[in-house]
This record gives sequence, C-alpha cells and structure tokens, in this order.
Amino acid sequence: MFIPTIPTPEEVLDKSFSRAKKAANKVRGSKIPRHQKSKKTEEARIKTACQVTQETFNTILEKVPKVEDLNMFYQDYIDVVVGVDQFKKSLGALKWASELIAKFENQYVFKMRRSSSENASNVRKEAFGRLASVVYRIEDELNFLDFAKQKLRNMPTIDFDATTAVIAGFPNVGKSTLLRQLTSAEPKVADYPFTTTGIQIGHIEHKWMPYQFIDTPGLLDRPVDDMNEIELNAMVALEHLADLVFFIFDASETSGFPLESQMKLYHGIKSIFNTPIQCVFNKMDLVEDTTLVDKYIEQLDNPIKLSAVEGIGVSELITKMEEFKNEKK
Ligand SMILES: Nc1nc2c(ncn2[C@@H]2O[C@H](COP(=O)(O)OP(=O)(O)OP(=O)(O)O)[C@@H](O)[C@H]2O)c(=O)[nH]1
Ligand SMILES: [Mg+2]
Repeated sequence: MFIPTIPTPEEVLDKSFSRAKKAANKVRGSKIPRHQKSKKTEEARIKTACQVTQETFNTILEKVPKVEDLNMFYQDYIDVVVGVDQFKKSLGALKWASELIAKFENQYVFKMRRSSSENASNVRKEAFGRLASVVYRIEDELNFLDFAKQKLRNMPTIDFDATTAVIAGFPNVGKSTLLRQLTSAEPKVADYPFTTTGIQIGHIEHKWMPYQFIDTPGLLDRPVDDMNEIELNAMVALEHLADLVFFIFDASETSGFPLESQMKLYHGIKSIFNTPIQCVFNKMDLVEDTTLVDKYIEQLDNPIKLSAVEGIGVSELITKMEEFKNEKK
C-alpha cells in the first residue's frame, strides 16, 4: 500500500516556518506604507506557516487510501500488521490538527489586524507557539504512520479477479516445488505477517482465465492449537482470499512427518477454514508400497495423487481449480 513520506514534527515546522520567512521577505520588499509593514509582514508569516502545515497534513490524508474502501483481505492484513483502529485514529489526528490550524490562522490574522504595530511580532510568536504545540501533540500519530508505512511497504499484490488457491501442508512436503510447477515464472515473494519468508504468489492463465496460487511458508504448517490470536487472524485474512485450499500431504514421509500427524494438521486446518479443501498426496514417485498411503486416501474425498518434481498430476490440480471457477460464477 502506498503511504507518502511521513515527516516528524520538526520537519513539518521547519518547512512551515522557512516558507513563512520567505513569504515575509516578499512582503517586506513590496510597496506597502511603512507604518503597516510590520503588521503585514507578520500576518503573511502566520498565514503561510499555518497554510503550509495544513497542506502537509492534507496531502498525506489525500494520498493514503481509505481503509474501508480496500478489499477485506487488505483490511485484515493491515489489522494484523499495524492495527486498523490505530491506523484510522492516527489519520483522524492529522485531520484534527489540520482543522484546528485552519481556525488558528483565521483567529490570529484577525488578532493581528486589530493589534498595534509594536505588538505585531508578539502576536505572531503566540500564533507560532500554538501551531507548534498542535503539531507536537500529534507526534505519536506521525511516528505511528511512519511505522505503518515501513510495515505495509511490501504488502502482497493480489489479483482479486483470479480464482485463488492457497497451498497448505507441513514443511518440506513440496509446496514450493508445486508452485513452481504450476506457474512457469518465478513466483513473487511478498511480506506476510508471521511467515519468516513471506508468501509467494504465482499466477497462470488457463483457457484465458486467471488463476492465482499462494504458498504460505511457516503459516499453514503448524497445528492450529499452537497459533496465537494474531496468527489466527492472519489465517482469516487468507481465507477471505481463497476459493480453494490445496492441502499437501507428503505420501513418502521423507519430510519427516508421519502421515498420522499430517492428517491431524489437515483436520486442524479444515476446522478453521470455511473454504473447500482439496487433499493432494505428493511425492508419489517415492512411494513403492502404497498400502499405508491407501489407508489414508480411503478416508478422504477424492484426493489427487501428485509428483511435483516430475510434474505428474499437476494438470489435475488445474482442472480442480477450473471447477471452482465455474462454481464461483
Ligand atoms: N521425489 C520427490 N521429491 C519432491 C517432490 N516434491 C518436492 N520434493 C522435494 O522435497 C523437498 C522439499 O520441497 P519444497 O517444495 O521445498 O517443500 P515446501 O513444502 O515448500 O517446504 P517449506 O517451504 O520448507 O515449507 C525438495 O528437496 C524437493 O525437491 C516430489 O514430488 N517427489
Ligand atoms: Mg517452500
């Protein structure tokens, strides 16, 4: 998500005061009756300082997308990463400051016009003092928005029109290998909360329709009971996105996870995802005796047999995705 550069209070004020100074110099150099000069000069300083500060905040407010206009996935993502309430509250503080400064501007221009020439610089100082105190009042909010900017910089770019499958399963079962087989291009890596490596998104077009696959290393590979609330929220965000989940079993158990525990993880994920789950048995090329695998396959609803390295069974996964695209319509 694009968030413009967020200045510190010092930077906001430096810019405002230095622009005010330039504006004052201009007035000072212009043809104004001498007795009015100090008042006109100070008035220009107040006006310019207040307006530049307002502009700074208003530009930020205009450029930051409205959270409620974003897709649910992004809303959840922002909530998990930085907190939506805090995010909105911070933007609200900028609006508050901008509006208050607009009021000061009117108040002090009025006051200046009624003041004596001798008192002009005092009025201006008072105005600047109040302006500065408002800007410092929202220091925490500015800091927070800067933090949010860094955190949301590498937000995943998602194609919301594409039929989307999320790939789940224990580590080493072949999720990345499958993603590479499905999508010829190297999948894009994007940040995702609570995965060390980010999520990987691959796109393909099949019969002119877009499909999207999301590999979530480190997220959907642990028993659900081990997850904290925030991680569960991250899962919910994924669920908003998925039309289908491919749950990958390592049929060969060479990844070190017995089929028994893989089955447990599957049931755990099934219990929290409302999305349909298609089971896939990978590394079938390594399985010589299928007795054990068959025992598990029998318990499930039409699992797909796959060898991701050899590319056997990959087209069946795509066919499966097509079914979900058709059902979506
Ligand atoms: N023989 C065989 N090996 C496979 C197959 N699929 C994956 N592998 C191997 O299994 C290992 C792990 O594969 P990855 O695709 O990295 O597994 P992953 O699920 O992405 O692992 P994490 O990212 O750690 O969660 C690699 O050495 C792959 O080459 C398969 O169908 N057959
Ligand atoms: Mg991987």
